Amino acid sequence: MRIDIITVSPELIKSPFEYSIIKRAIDKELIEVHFHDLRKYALNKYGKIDDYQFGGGAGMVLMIEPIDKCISELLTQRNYDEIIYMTPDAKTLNQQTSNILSTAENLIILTGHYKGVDQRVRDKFVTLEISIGDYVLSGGELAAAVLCDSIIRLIPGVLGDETSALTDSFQDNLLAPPVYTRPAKYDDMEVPEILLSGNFPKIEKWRHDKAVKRTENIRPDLFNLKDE
Ligand code: 6GU
Repeated sequence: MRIDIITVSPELIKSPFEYSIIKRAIDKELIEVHFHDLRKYALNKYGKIDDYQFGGGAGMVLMIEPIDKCISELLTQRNYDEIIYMTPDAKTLNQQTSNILSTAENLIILTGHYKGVDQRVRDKFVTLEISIGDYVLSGGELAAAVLCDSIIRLIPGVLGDETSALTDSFQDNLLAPPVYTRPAKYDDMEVPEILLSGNFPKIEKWRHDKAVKRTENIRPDLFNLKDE
């Protein structure tokens, strides 16, 4: 997979790609991530990329020309499965969307800033708009990093243990069950005996029951999402 990220602040978004699982995926050449500084596509030598909004109102809007230049250049080089725009006024990211996107060959991710981008960018180029939750961030960069992390860990070969992405919370609309490691007894707190039993069918059932219970308590809404 190749991901092209278009941003006003490349430095803000780069570091999550330099550690841990994502770094290993890049080192193993399972993914390629390219950062494009929108300012390099600016209209003038001062790096102008935004302007006041028509009709008045606080906040600057990213202009269409620099974004058009950047996206058009990428489109001459390859086809993209999706051109994604990160914005709070969009559908919320969920595991199903990440699963689908993890099968893509090429993705462009455009991150907004200030008041966002000129609507015509969305009309002309964007094929998918994603928010990461019902709260406002200062820019789309951190949201793009979240999206990339959730996608990249699903690509075959990225996680060492092939099964572990499948047992994550949300893969079956259930929260994950509790997990324990050594020591088996800490002060007066003991690991549930079943986990030490070696009876794997029973352990699986215990885990499933705990997952259901946790979901009922914390996220009952997830039970209504099954067919979405
Ligand atoms: Cl994608 N961008 C911004 N600026 N804020 C957000 C968001 C995105 N998702 C949730 N809040």
